[in-house]
Order: sequence, then C-alpha cells, then structure tokens
Amino acid sequence: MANLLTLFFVMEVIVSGFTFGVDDLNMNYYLFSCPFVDPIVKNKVSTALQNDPTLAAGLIRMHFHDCFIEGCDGSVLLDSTKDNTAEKDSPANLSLRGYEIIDDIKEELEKRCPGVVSCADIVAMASRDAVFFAGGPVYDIPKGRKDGTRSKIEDTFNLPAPSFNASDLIRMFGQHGFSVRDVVALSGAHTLGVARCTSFKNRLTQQDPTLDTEFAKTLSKTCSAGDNAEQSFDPTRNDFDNAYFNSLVSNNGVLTSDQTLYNSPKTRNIVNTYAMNQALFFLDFQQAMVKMSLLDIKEGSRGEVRKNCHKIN
Ligand code: HEM
Ligand SMILES: *[C@@H]1O[C@H](CO)[C@@H](O)[C@H](O)[C@H]1NC(C)=O
Ligand SMILES: CC(=O)N[C@H]1CO[C@H](CO)[C@@H](O)[C@@H]1O
Repeated sequence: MANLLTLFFVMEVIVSGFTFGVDDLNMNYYLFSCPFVDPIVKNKVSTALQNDPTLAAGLIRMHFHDCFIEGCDGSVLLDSTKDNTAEKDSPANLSLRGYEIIDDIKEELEKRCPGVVSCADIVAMASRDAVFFAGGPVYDIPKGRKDGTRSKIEDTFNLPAPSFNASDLIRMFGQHGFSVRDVVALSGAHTLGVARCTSFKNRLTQQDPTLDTEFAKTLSKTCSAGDNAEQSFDPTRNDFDNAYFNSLVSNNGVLTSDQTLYNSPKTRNIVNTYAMNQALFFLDFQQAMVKMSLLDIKEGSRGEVRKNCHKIN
C-alpha cells in the first residue's frame, strides 16, 4: 500500500512536471535539472536580509520593474553596452537595490547546475522569499522563465509614475490584465521600504489635493535634508504587514499614487478592507504577485538562460 502511494506520488510529480510540455512553466520545473534551487535561493536571500533587512524591499521592487517592462525576463539586470542604454540606467531605476544578491545566487547556481536556472527565475524566486522573510505570505511561483535580450532605457516609460492618480494606475495595470483589486493589493508592497524626496517633492510645491496639510510638514522636514533623503512608506519599513493601508486611511500616504488609493471612490473600499483585515491583504497580494510573475513570459526558444545576469550570452 505504501509503495502504491509512493508510486502515485512520483507519477503525480511527473505528470505535473510534463503535462504542458517541458518548455512551459510549472512549480517543479527544476525538479530534475537543479533539484535544490529553492533551498539555495532561500538560503542566500535569508543571509543577505539578516545582514541588511532593507534589501527585501529592493528585491521585490526589482521583480516589479522586471515584469512591467518586456515581461519577467531579467531585462532589468542587463548592463548598458557601447551601443545600448539599458533599463537600469533610467532615472526610474536610480534607486533599485539588491543586484548583488542576484549575482551571488547566480554564481552559486552556476556551480551546482551550470546553464540551467534563468536570471528571470532567480529574480522571481528571490522576491517571493523576500516577502516571506519580511513577514509576509508564503507562496510559490511557477518556474521556467527564459531570459530576454532586450533592455532599453526608453521602455521604462511603461512604469507607473508616482504622480499617477487612481484612474491612471487602473488604466496602466489594466493593460497588463490586472483588476482594480490587484492594483491596490500590489501597491501594498509599499509596506516595505522608502521613497526619496525626489519622488514626492512635487506634492509640496504644486497643488496636490491628496496631500494632508499636517503630513505635508513631515514630508517637508524629510526634504530639508535633500533630494535623496528617505521617507518610509509606513512606520514599519522592514515589516511586511498592513500598516501601509492604515497610513493611507490616516492621510499619511507618501506618494500621490499611494494616497490616491484612499481618496478615490474607485479604490477606497479596498484600502479600508485591507486596513482592517491583514489576512485578506496577504491572500490578494500573493495571488496578484503570482499573476505579475507570469507577465509576458519568454518560454522555450523565445529566450535564453544567461550565464551572467549582466549580459546576454
Ligand atoms: C502602483 C504603482 C507604483 C508606483 C507609482 C510606484 C512608485 C514607487 C516609487 C516612486 C518608489 C520610490 C523610489 C525612490 O524614491 O527611490 C517606490 C518604491 C518601492 N516600490 Fe513602488 N510603485 C508602484 C508599485 C509597486 C509595486 C507593484 C511593487 C511591488 C510589487 C512596488 C514595490 C516597491 C518597493 C518595495 C519600494 C521600496 C524600495 C526600497 O526601499 O528600496 N511598487 N515605488
Ligand atoms: C487623473 O489624472 C489624469 C492625468 O494624468 C487626468 O486626465 C484625470 O482627469 C485624473 N482623474 C481624476 C479622477 O482626477
Ligand atoms: C543600480 C543602477 O544601475 N542604477 C542606475 C540607474 O540610473 C542612473 C542614471 O539615471 C545610473 O546612474 C545608475 O547607475
């Protein structure tokens, strides 16, 4: 009986691994080709975050930028070359952090299973683990992304701007197949990390109807230390929790694109719900993250597995 169960288990794994063809994404993509990929990534992320917990935010944001431009294809990692200015060198990427963690993971994986695990998958897995280590939900993502070969500074126009209102956000995320609820849940990633003064100082000089007069003083104080001075999105910048939504309810949203989620009737109820119910935020967030991790994937021969995440093979 036990043997029969084992047999069923093995068959289940094989079926779930191959039904859709080896080139398609699935949870067990590296089961035979790089069996310890998950614990290796998890360990590396864990060590890095013990040294610097603020890097969880960096890893999650990197995954978002990767997926929104050209799909989740590791394009965010490519360096500029003589003939091409990469996404990385766009002002929107100025403060992306955590590249060294991805490099470290890639180096280890190239030793264990050379040429097998894509940079795009590493970014997606590292982001998943960063959410977990910061105290957020546990979830897994399908693997099997291939790395792309295009990374152009002009493509970063596809990223949402911090000055966006709810309608702008809903439109841009809608183009990628996200619902209004997904927009609010994904914005909840701002439960981690900081924004620099450059990203919100427009609110202090121009008329921003979403800016609370009391909170304006806090932001002005931060900006008195210069354009790169940091303001955390919520009082607990390293904890993945629902404090961000409570901040929005208290009119303490840092970016226009944050506070608009509470001010707009299109999204206010969702913000209120997440502020009251962290478990529901976690559930919606993980579902939206899996969806994001599958944006415009390059499967099979449409991409490559880069040897070095900084340059195409
Ligand atoms: C809804 C539209 C969004 C806008 C307009 C936006 C914009 C920004 C801006 C301007 C910053 C600060 C950059 C700086 O000043 O250095 C930031 C930080 C951050 N964003 Fe977003 N973001 C959005 C959605 C997302 C999503 C979907 C995620 C991930 C799922 C995300 C994750 C982060 C994280 C974690 C940080 C903190 C980074 C750090 O501390 O290093 N954001 N975002
Ligand atoms: C949102 O901003 C856009 C411009 O980015 C503007 O055309 C639109 O009227 C604004 N919507 C609301 C509801 O304020
Ligand atoms: C980490 C990284 O590559 N940042 C780059 C972002 O873009 C600026 C230019 O706007 C570069 O100087 C940074 O090196």
